[in-house]
Amino acid sequence: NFVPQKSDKFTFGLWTVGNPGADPFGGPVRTPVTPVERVHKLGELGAWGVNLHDNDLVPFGASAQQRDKIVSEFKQALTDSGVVVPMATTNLFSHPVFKDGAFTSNDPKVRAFALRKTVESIDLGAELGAKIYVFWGGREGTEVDASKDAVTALKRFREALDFLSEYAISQNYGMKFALEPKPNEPRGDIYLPTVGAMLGFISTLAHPEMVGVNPEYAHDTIAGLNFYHAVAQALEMGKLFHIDLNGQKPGRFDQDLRFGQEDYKSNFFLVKLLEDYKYDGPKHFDAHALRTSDPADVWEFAKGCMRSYLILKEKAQQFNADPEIQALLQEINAGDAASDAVLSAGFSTENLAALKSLDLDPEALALKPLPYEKLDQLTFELLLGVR
Ligand code: DIG
Ligand code: MN
Ligand code: MN
Ligand code: MN
Repeated sequence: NFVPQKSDKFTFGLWTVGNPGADPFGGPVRTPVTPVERVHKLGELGAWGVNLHDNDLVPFGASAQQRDKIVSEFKQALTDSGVVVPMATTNLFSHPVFKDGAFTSNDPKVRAFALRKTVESIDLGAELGAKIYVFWGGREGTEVDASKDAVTALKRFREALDFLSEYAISQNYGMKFALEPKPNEPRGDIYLPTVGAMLGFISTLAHPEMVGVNPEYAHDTIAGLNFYHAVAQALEMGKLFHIDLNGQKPGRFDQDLRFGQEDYKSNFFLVKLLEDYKYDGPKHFDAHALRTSDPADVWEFAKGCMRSYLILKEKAQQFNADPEIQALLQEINAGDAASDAVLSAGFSTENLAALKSLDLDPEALALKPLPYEKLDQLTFELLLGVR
């Protein structure tokens, strides 16, 4: 089985299966098929949707007529294939004009240009039906901190997001914004580098209710953090509006590998979280095939992303049904009525008195057995398919 269904809500950016395999040390190795062909092929493989930056579809500087022609052909492909566009975003990182940032650039003309480009790109996303708009500030950062006051940079970012929130509201687009953090690359340091930093920033915006996060597995991982914990915090806050799934080896540049390619265990706990808590947003594979891949292998990459998710989803179901694992978890999470009552009742003078009268013996508590070696070995064996 492990055949992707529309109900899985798997999506790919046009740029993912359109990646020509260039890297900072070498040019392209393959010629991607057109955006229209990507839509049809992804639909055949079982993907639910495609996402795009404005310039993935409409070339930078295209005339209004060219734009409209391209968009109408693309809309026809969506109709013909049944593929939808759940998310759109802006390319504020490729053109040299953004070399020192877009929304946080020191040049107000660049900031204005970025703002206008985003307005037009939001219109394109809305026209294609996108209800989630992602902001990844790939150039919003520095190599030279003398060049930009970090406080001012955040104010500029907020200024742009508040303008754009009110723009989307004024157009009744019904959009939600998802901010995507990354700690570095292409800039030496990128502002708002992690999920936690973004969640803190959202609370300072004019319309925080319409702004959440788009965590990417590779990004908090290259920051040395536990991605499962980061996503759990966003989900618990009701701010997990979108997610970028891929693979990554810690301590390396942003590899954007096929989902599940490297760390099966952390990807397992991520999938278990999303499934246990019934995350129902898009599952976006922001990844690309290796530079070594020929065009046919690019589609193996796409199939692998979806199959890996479905395999880990079944492992999560198996974990939740495994009698020995579940018995261990019961034992480890055994409650205590008196303590639970005090802990969940909040503060009151009665509850404070109850807290002070609890019979708590730290020496005895310290001796409680925690069979985590056994639990982790069972998890390992389940993942490796020997249970
Ligand atoms: C980087 O991971 C960014 C870009 O690929 C895009 O702007 C965003 C959308 O998922 N992720
Ligand atoms: Mn990435
Ligand atoms: Mn990427
Ligand atoms: Mn991403």
